[in-house]
Formats: sequence, C-alpha cells, structure tokens
Amino acid sequence: MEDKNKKGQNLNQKDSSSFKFDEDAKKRQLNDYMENPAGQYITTDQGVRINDIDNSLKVGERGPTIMEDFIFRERMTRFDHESIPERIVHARGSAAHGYFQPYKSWAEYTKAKFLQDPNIKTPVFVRLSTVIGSRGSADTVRDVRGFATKFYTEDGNYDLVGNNMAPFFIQDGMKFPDLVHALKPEPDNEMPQASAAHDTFWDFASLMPEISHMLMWVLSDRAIPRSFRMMEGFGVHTFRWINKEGKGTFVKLHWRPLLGTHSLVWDEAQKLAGKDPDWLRRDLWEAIEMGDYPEFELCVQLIDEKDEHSFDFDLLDPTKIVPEELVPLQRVGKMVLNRNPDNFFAETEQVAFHPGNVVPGIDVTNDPLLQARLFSYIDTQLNRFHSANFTEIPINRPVVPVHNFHGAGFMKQTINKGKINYTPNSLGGGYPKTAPEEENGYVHYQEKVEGHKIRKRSKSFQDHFSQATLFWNSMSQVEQKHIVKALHFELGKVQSKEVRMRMVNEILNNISHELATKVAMGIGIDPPSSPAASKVKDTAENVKKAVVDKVTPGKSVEDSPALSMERTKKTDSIKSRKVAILIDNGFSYQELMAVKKALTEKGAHPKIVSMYRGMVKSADGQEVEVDKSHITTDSVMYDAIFIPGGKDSVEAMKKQGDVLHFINEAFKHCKPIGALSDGVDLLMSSDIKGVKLAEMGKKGELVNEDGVVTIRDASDLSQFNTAFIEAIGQHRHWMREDKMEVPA
Ligand code: HDE
Repeated sequence: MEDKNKKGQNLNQKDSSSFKFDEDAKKRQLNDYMENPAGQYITTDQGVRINDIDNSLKVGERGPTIMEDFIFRERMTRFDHESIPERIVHARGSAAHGYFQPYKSWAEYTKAKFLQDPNIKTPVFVRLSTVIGSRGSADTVRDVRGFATKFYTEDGNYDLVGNNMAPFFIQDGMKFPDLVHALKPEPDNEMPQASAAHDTFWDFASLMPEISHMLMWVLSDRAIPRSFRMMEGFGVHTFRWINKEGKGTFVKLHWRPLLGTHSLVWDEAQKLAGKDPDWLRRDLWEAIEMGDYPEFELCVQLIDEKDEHSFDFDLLDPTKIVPEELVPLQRVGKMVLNRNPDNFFAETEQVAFHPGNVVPGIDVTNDPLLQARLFSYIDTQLNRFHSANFTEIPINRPVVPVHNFHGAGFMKQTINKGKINYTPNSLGGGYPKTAPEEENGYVHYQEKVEGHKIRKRSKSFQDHFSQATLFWNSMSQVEQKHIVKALHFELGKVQSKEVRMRMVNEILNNISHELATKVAMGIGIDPPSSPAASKVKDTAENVKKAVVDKVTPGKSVEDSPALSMERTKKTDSIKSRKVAILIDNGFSYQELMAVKKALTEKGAHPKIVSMYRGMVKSADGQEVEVDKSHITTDSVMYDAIFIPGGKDSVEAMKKQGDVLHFINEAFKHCKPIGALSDGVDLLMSSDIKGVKLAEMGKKGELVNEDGVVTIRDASDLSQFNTAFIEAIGQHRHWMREDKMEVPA
C-alpha cells in the first residue's frame, strides 16, 4: 500500500534512479511529445482519421455550411487560438539547443553540479532577442539584444537571463514600466516600431541621469550586432556563488563569442531591416544547419565578499560594470549551440525564463533591479500562458523528475496518481519530503540584513556619469564617431527642441564636453560653452543640479580597452563569413575556383551572385550555378566581395547598375573587396575613390589598401588569397570612413 502511494506521487512518472544525465537528456525528454507524420493519416485532435480536408460540410454543393461540421469547427477553433500574447519586451527572438561544458571544476566557489565536472555536458536552450520591437519587427534595429540561457542541470533548471550589454538603463525595477513605456511606440499613434528614435524616449532619458552609462552602450555599435553568434552576453547584475562550505563569492557573468564581437554599420542595418528583416534569425538558423555551431565561453569575474566596498561604485548598482582591468575574467566553460528547434512556437515562443530559476550554489543579491525581476517574470508568464502549468510544457520542464503537490489549473499536463496531495502526510509514508542541504536541498545564502523600511536609493548609487565617461573615453576614434552619428540620428528625430537641449546640456555634457559639442552641431542646438560643473547628480531628485561628493571612493580605471570592440579584436577567423563572388558569362573559371577553394578551406561561404539565377558560362566554357540573382540579394548580406577576371564577364557587369551599386555599397560599408586581373577594371568603373588599385600592365604587383586587395597577374594566387583572407578577418576597414564618401 505504502509503495503504491509513493509511486503515485512521482509527477513525472520517472524513476530518478534510472535517470541518465547527458547532453541528449532534453532531446529524449522532448521526443516523447513529438509526432512523426511519416506514413500516417491525418486525424482530428481526438485521433479520428479525416477523410476530406478541403471541403466543409454543406447542405448540397452550393448550400450553407452546417454547424454540425465538427471537423471544420475544430480546425477553425485551433487556428483562431494559435497565438498567445507576445512578450511585452523581447517579443522577437530566435533560439537554439546546445550544451554547456565546464573547463574544470569550480567547486572552490560554487557547489552547482553543472560546474563541477569537465566531463559533464549540460543541455541548454538559448533564446536571443531584440527588446522593443513586436514579434514581427526587423532584426537589425538599434536595440539591446536579450541573451537568455536555460541550463537543464542535474540540480534542476538554471536560467541566466542576460543581455548583450553589461549595464542596464535604470537602477530600481520600480522605473521599468516607465522605461518601457517611453521606449515603445508612442501610445497615440503607435509609432515608431522598434526604435528609440522618438520624443518620448529621449524626454525620459534626458530626465534620468542614471541612464547615461547604458546610453553609451546602446548608441555604440554593440546595438547593431553582425550576428547573434558574434555578440557578447552579460548577466548584468552581481550574483552570488556559494560553495559546499557555505562561503559566498560575488560573481559577474559574461558570455564571450568565439567568433569575436562584431557589428554592422548603421546604414547597412537599416537597409537589412527592409531587405531581410530576418537577418539575425536566418544567420543563426543557417549557421547551425551548416554545422557552423555558435560557440560562447562563459567567463566570470569573482569578487571576494571582503572586497564588496572596495570599488568607486556599488556592486549592487546594475548601471555599473566591474571593469575587466580591475577584476579579470576567468574562463569557466564553453557553450555550443548545435541544434535548431523543431517547432518555433512550441519551443522558442513558449520557453519561459525567470531569473529566480537558480540551483544550489547560485543565489541572487539585493540589487533592486534584480529583486524586481524576481517578481515580474512569473507574473508575465501567467499573463502569456493563462496558467501556472507553463512549467510543464516540454521546453520548460527540467530533465530531472519533479515531485510536488502543485495542483490543477488550465492545461495541466501531468496525471498525478494516488490520493496524497498534501504535506505533512503519513499515508504516503511522508513523501515527498524536504531535502537536507547535504542532499542538495536549496538553502538561501544567509545574509544579514538590517534597516528601516524606506523608499530610498543608496547614496552609493549616485554617481551616474563616471562610467559613461569611462565608456566614451575607452572607445577607438571610429567607435566614438559612430556614437556621435547615432546621436545625430536619434536626437535628430526628436521634435522637441527642449528635449534635445536637455540631452546635450544635462546628460551628454556631463559625460564628455567633446561629445556634447559634436552632438549639438548635428541636431540644431548651441553647443554648451563649458564642461559641466559636476559629474555627479542626485538621481532621486532628477535634474536638480545637486552637487554631491563621490560617496564610495575606491578602485576605478581611467581607460578600459575591454569595452572597445575595435581595441580588443579577439579573432581574425573568417569562419562562416559570407563572400559574394560577382560574375557574368565569360568569367575566369580558374581564378574563381582558386579563390573559392581558399575561402572554403578557411571556413567561409563563397556565393555566386549574378544577374539571373541558373548557370553562368566561363571564358573556357565551364558552367557554374548562380546562388543568388541581384534581385534577391544585396551587398548588405555579405561580409566581403570578390570579382574574378574574364573580359566578357567584366564588360557585361560594367553596364549593370546592380553590380556597380553592389560594389559601391560594400565599399561604403568598409567591407573587404578583392579583385583579380580584369576584375580590377570593374572596380575602376564604380564610384570607389581614394584607394590605390593594381595598375594595368604592372603584373604580379599585389596592391592592398584599406581592405581593397587587387592584383593584375593571376598566375600565382596564393599571395592574393592570403591578403584577401586577412582583410576579411579584419571584419571592416574603418579608415575608409574618414577618407571618402561614396554615394550608395
Ligand atoms: Fe527582463 N523581462 N526585465 N531584463 N528580460 C522579460 O519576461 C523585466 C531586465 C531579459 O527570451 C519579460 O518572459 C523587469 C534586465 C531577457 O524569453 C518580463 C526588469 C535584463 C528577456 C521582464 C527587467 C533583462 C526578458 C518579458 C527590471 C538583463 C527575454 C517576457 C526590473 C539582465 C527572455 C518574459 C526570453 C524578458 C521584466 C530588466 C533580460 C516582462 C521588470 C536587467 C533576455 O517579465
């Protein structure tokens, strides 16, 4: 009797002792829920085979459809209810499955089981998103990107719900609804979609000095990533790791992409939003399909509790970062994303993250933004799923068994057996019972907390500008220029002159006088006459010009190269980069194939682009298949372009506006361009200016200037290939931006 009851309480009806933990655990668990339609008849939801799915049941061939048609009604009802409310923020996202594996044991700092053994691969599901746009909005808008990871660990699910930017806009969750309202389309006309470039956001920002640091990040190129595979991720808040002995260590979490951190340029991002609104989604999907598995290293900054107050900012303030120059990153392990979801809705749309999903060995801190999130995420899922049973959906289930007495409710999936649904009980043998700490029962970190009940912000949260200034000062010249241009765009769209003035004088001038002056010039505002008197403002009273002393003098840095993508280029790999090869009939087969082979060997993906799809014939009669016609593609969809020789091919392309536009635009976007023999003539027919090209008659001379690699003599291509591949590895050749303007 006792035994029977015991079994009945096992909600997953799985025996934990037979549970085998490995990377495939999630897949096996999901398989139970998947249908394989091969060789099957179509049925109703009740499993009844359908005989006709094209015609509704009518009274005679031309008569009315009748209510009785339960097959039609089932189909229509299911269709009518196919969507659930989209996420209020991060509505547009894409996701992938994979695994995480630590490089070594981290037992010294945390008892989290998935961080103990380098042989254990923990399944993960990662959702990458934009924040502001609605579900159908374009991928390449200027925005923060969400980076949410669900680890299906042996201890239960752990969610690391981060962003691709290290600080956040606000310090206290209380302001989140205002922030999001101001960012979202304006309420009277619902414009603009997926963009902060409108009055209400900048009005709000100009009154919230605490936003300054984050503004620098969202105005930088990090807000327009080249790929989800090429952006960093940050946990933002300070969390706590706890080891077996109960010792806590503050931890900042980072994801580092192994392909390096790279961005688009703004003009390109805007064009992509129209030419391929699915740019980031497609890139992620295709990379996984092709076996170019995205890889990220999890890194940590570990801070001993005794050092909590040793910085010139508060570790609990989410608008601050811990500069890597003060606390270096340690590489924890690697995440590989190797499987696309089988069904977007069931997995990507229904996955439900929650920063409060932590496992023994990981705990939260008192960061007031994080504290607010601990409430919001479950609340938001209830709004989306209309049921607390969202945790039982396959993508949200842990891979370890769940035993509890959580009750019924909409869409309950598990069939609980037996009569025992309460605790304490004796009739069920007292099971399930609580787990002691030694058995990995979750025990909260025992932090001592004392104080008055107040609505106030700590004085240690008051310095809003120092880290914004640090960010600005740490940028390369090109990156600074891009921030100024981004502000010209964003504030240039603001109608209210007052808001523009306040942004320049109250926010930007406190970050950098040079920045404020440069921005003012582009947005019709008089530049501030002198640098701001004080860099520290009292947030609580907004722009009240209160000058207070720095309250937490401690460790800081003047320059943080780690903040700059350009100053810390981590790789020159060209793996998975897309190269357009422009040809027409009469191209040089030998040149095309030699360069294509060299690129492919390095992991890049060369694609043939021509006027029409179909076959194109080389000068010596060989045919190659066109991957994309000009009408279906554009230079913004490639990382580099290559033009092989062949007189007829080049002469034909000289007359094609699409080709000339392709070259001009790639040049304007600072992309590497390679051309061989007659191909160099095509470059001369375009509008590219100010770079030296290989001259006619000078055989064998390789000219490589600002990422434009040309050679006239095609007899030995190894020199060309090496230089061209190196140019692609540099990502963009920014020096062109200063030298010349190309109409494109
Ligand atoms: Fe979120 N956030 N957030 N957020 N957030 C949501 O939860 C919220 C914040 C982040 O791919 C929502 O399931 C509040 C910081 C990501 O499904 C919602 C506050 C960071 C995702 C919510 C924050 C994030 C969300 C909407 C301030 C980076 C997408 C849908 C107190 C560390 C997860 C949902 C996915 C999603 C609330 C601030 C990251 C409304 C109240 C800081 C990556 O609950």
